[in-house]
Amino acid sequence: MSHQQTSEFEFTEHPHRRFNPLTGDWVLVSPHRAKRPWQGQVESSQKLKKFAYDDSCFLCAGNVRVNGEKNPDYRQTFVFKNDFAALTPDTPSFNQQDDLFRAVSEQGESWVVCFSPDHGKTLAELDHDAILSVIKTWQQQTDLLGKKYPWVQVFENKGEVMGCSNPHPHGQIWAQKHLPTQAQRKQDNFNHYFQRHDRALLSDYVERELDLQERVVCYNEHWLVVVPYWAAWPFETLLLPRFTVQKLTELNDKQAISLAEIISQITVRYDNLFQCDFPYSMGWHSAPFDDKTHPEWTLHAHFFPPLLRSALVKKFMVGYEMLAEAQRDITPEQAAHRLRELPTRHYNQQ
Ligand code: H2U
Repeated sequence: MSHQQTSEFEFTEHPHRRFNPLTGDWVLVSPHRAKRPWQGQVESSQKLKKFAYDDSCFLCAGNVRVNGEKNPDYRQTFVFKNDFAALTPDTPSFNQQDDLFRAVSEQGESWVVCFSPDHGKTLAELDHDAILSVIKTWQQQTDLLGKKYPWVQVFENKGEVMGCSNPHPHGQIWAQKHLPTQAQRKQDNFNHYFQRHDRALLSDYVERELDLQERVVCYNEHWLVVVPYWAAWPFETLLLPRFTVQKLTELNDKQAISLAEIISQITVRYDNLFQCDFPYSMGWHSAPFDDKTHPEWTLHAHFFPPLLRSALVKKFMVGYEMLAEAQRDITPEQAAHRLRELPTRHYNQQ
């Protein structure tokens, strides 16, 4: 039915805006533009042979980094202080209160986490035990940094298209004194929801998504992955716990093992979507590490992948997006359906 023939609003037909209750942003959805039937073409990106070790890689075990330090012969994960840290712990205090030229100095630390000694294996190709080591490392580092800073940002920036400088699977952890913009927005929105409902926004959201089953990509006993109702990126997902937890450091062993399994599931699906090393930015949002309890907060992770139609066709957040708000064609429900239908065995092993 075309929208000229009906006056009834339909989510799959008509342009509409969806609200992101985490950030307070809106996203414009234009589903009629995605009407072109999917041809299933996979324009393969140049497939480079992947090696377990690269003697020119700064992150491989035993190699020398830019600053002259030698990496240990690590067997699981390896953590080191970023040699070009964006944040420094000893920044002098400064606070400029001016309506037009406001500034405040920032103290913090930046760390790099190598996921495994294998140069060629991303999270999607690591086994569950190796992913569990990554999770444990995220937890340990978060615990250490959370004792010093209220905000600990664990993230992975993956793929050249995302500006990642090194293909060796790794992530970063930045910790800082102030809540950064996204965190502060979430804190405000979570507070507001908790004041009105006496429940955590994301706990309610998990229940609604599990009931509806429209945007669910995969789930297990402890975790759920959905394309959020308000997703801006075509295949954006949100990884949520099915139990009450506010911080990455609070997961017990069973929940962490089950998390390794769900991370494998989503990252394998991502790689299988366009049969490539699927690029994305992902990261964790734990509650702030301050002296408060945070019943309003739910631990969660975001995956923001840029790809739209193939390994080479990327969504650009430009033009309207820069000047007005995010826009998407394929609906979150259609994206979830595509991801759900994909095999959970990695294409390299099929
Ligand atoms: P990204 O490519 O995701 O930015 O991560 C690589 C990080 O590793 C980058 O922030 C750091 C860079 O500063 N790095 C070192 O600290 N030492 C090195 O020898 C190479 C890269």
